[in-house]
Amino acid sequence: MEKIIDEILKKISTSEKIILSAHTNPDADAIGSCLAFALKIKSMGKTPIVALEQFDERFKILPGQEFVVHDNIEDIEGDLFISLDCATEARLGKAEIFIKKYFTINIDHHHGNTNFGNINYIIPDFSSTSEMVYNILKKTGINKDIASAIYAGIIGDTGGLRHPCTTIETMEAVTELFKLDIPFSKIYNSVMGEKSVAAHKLLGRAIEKSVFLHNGKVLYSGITKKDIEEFNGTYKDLDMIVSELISVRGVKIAFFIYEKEEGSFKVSFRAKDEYNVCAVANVFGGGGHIKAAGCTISLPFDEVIEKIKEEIDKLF
Ligand SMILES: [Mn+2]
Repeated sequence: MEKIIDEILKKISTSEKIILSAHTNPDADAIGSCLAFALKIKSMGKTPIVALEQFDERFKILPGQEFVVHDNIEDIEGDLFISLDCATEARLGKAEIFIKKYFTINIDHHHGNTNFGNINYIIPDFSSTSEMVYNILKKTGINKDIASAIYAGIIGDTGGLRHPCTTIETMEAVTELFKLDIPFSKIYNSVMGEKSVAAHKLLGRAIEKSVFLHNGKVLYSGITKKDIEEFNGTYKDLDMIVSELISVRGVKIAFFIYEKEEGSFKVSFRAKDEYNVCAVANVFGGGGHIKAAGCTISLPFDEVIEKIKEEIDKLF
């Protein structure tokens, strides 16, 4: 692994204009790892561009906002592309185009990453891409701003240092970040705690519509386009719902369905204990981690639920 890290740093040092991106609908880990890298690249006297179409309000507290571009990202020019926290080419959305145009460094912790880069630094089931970024950047020095972005990513993917993917090394990394006097409470409250009014209303709707199966071990719910429109929300307001479902006592598997495009449903899975929801997502061409996975199914709502139920039945 040390060799790959050296290769990545060498490639960055011989490039000038570096484009960074992550999976669409980026979460704290995707954004934290992009911003941390961008801040480092800037401090090396180079030009970073973070190409992310979507960017939730709660991440605006993080340093490095000045490098983020939301519009016409397909037109951005550079001489190196770094993909962060993204398992496949398609998950990059419009940023997929950079893989064909530029030398690509692919840094990720998802199972089933397709190794689409020229350099691939992949550690499946590592706590977060942001912790991987920490391990890369610590060799060259990390300042308070870089540390803040990395901290946001680590707490995002570990559920605030709570999920089993959290290791002693993760805690040691966070200790080092704390030594740089990062505003950890402020970051935590914004990244982990804050939600929009629409998200609040849609969470209520999802809870109201939720259905238990298998003696309370499975809990699912779904939100339609009509629900989203009723509360003036967007699909980004649905991010926190599946973790609310899995938090119910006795629930071992939770899944949440929403209509992203007409007739196409996005499914998010969460699991506890011995249950593997990545296997379920794989059946439908999706993927992720053992305890957090997702897929997209293009069938009518009721049929999506039936198909998933059939697969989940096999786990009991
Ligand atoms: Mn991640």
